[in-house]
This record gives sequence, structure tokens and C-alpha cells, in this order.
Amino acid sequence: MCDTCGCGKPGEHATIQKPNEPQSNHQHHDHHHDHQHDHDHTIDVQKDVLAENNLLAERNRGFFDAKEITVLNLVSSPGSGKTTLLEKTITAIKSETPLAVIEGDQQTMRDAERIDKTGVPVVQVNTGTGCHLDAHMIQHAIQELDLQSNSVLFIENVGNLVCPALFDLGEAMKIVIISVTEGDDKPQKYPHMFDAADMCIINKIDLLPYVDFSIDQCKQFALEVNYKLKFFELSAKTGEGLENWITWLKQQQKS
Ligand SMILES: Nc1nc2c(ncn2[C@@H]2O[C@H](COP(=O)(O)OP(=O)(O)OP(=O)(O)O)[C@@H](O)[C@H]2O)c(=O)[nH]1
Ligand SMILES: [Mg+2]
Repeated sequence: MCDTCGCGKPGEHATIQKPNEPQSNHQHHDHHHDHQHDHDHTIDVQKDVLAENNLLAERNRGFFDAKEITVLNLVSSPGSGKTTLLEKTITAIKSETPLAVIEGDQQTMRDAERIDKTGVPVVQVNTGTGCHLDAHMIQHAIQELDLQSNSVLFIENVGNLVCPALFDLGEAMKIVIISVTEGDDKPQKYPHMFDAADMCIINKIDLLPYVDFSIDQCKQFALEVNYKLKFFELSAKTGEGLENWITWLKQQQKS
């Protein structure tokens, strides 16, 4: 966890807003304003932040379990295709599965507006200087969504392969997305994210002919970090490989 990008003060400036709402009235302040940030205290502050986060994450998890909501936390570097995958996925399953989405970005409503066009409930969390979503933000965001029992809630985390790995949101699993334009060595370079994930989606396979990316090599690196990791290879753009992902997804829904 870094102490220069906002991690030490998770959520201090986060706003939570639905598309087409004129102005956010949901300023979300956390309780870390007075924490020390000099180097001597960095480790303790980080422990405090994560301990408090874990507590709130367990509360979220209790809520999700009680309503039998399957929560999937999509994590990746910026631009790997999270929102595109969500758009395609929602379109494919929304007629048979109740869905909702929490979008996380530092700024803008762009992703929430894209999801809103699919017709499923969505809220945008803007983290300001923060580089990840935390459990407190999710606790507030779910109050803005009328979540149905037995639904699937997608959380699209802030694009960042580092910090979101540390923050439990109360999700059932983290799904890491890597696109083939990023290089097949990312699991080695950012091992914590691949370790924290339960599933890995290799996206943009339509671009494989144009980039130096070995799917086998990427999988091998990822399995060295996390031998339990399962993979989907797909193109959110062309739809290739999407069927396997959708089939798996339907199996995750609690009944
Ligand atoms: N060729 C190709 N392009 C893709 C694919 N999936 C997404 N893209 C493109 O990649 C770019 C980023 O896609 P997004 O879905 O916005 O990525 P994201 O992960 O949501 O981005 P952030 O929310 O900013 O982190 C867009 O131009 C997409 O059209 C794919 O499978 N193949
Ligand atoms: Mg996005």
C-alpha cells in the first residue's frame, strides 16, 4: 500500500452518484483524517486502515450472504476492458439474472453512463485521489442500489493492478482481467493482484496477431503466483470466448 496516492486516507474524497443525478449529495468521508502520515507511523496506519476495512468488508459480506447476492470484484490495470466486458455480459444475461453494478473511477461518470444504457441499476463511486475502492465506499454505494435477492452485483474497481489487491470489499471473489496489449509478464510484476484473484480473464485476444503476448507464458507466470487460478480467454469486442465466461457466471448465481 502506498502512502502518497491516497491509500492512507481511503475514501476521504469519494463521491457516490447515480447517472442523471444533477449533483452528488453523497460525499463520503472516512474516519482517518487525523492519522499521522510521517514515515514512523506508516506501517501502523496501514494496519489500522486494513483492519477497519476488513471489518466493514465482513459486514458487507454478511449483507450479501443474507440476500444471497453474488458479488464479483473486477480488478485490472486501466483500459483492460472491464466496462466493455460488463456491457457485453449484462446484455447477454440481464433477461434471466437480476444484476447491478458499482463503478469505481477516480473521476467522471463515464463508465456508469455506459452501464446505465444497458438498463441495469448502477452507481458511480469517484475516489478522487484514491486508487482503489474500499469496503466503506461499497457500504454506502449499496444503499443507493435496490439490490434484489439472488442477484449478481458487479463491482468494477479503479483501474490499478496494485492497491485494489489489498482491499476486501466483501465480494465473493476477485476477477483479474489482463489484456494482451499489457504484456505477458504482468503476473510476475504485479503478483499480489494475481495472488488475490480467484479467476483471471485474458481479454482482447482479437489483438493477439499484432502483439508479442504468449497466453501460455502468461498463464504459467500467473500459476506460479497462484496455482489455483482459473482462466478465461476472450475478446469482449468480438465476443469470441464469451460463452464460456457467461456459462460459468450463471453457475455462480446463488439460488
Ligand atoms: N480490440 C479490443 N479492444 C477492446 C476489447 N475490450 C475492450 N477494448 C477496448 O479497450 C478500451 C478500454 O476499454 P474499457 O472497457 O473502457 O476498459 P476499462 O478496463 O473499463 O477501463 P478503465 O475503466 O478506464 O480502467 C476501449 O477502447 C475498448 O473498446 C477487446 O476485447 N478487444
Ligand atoms: Mg471501465
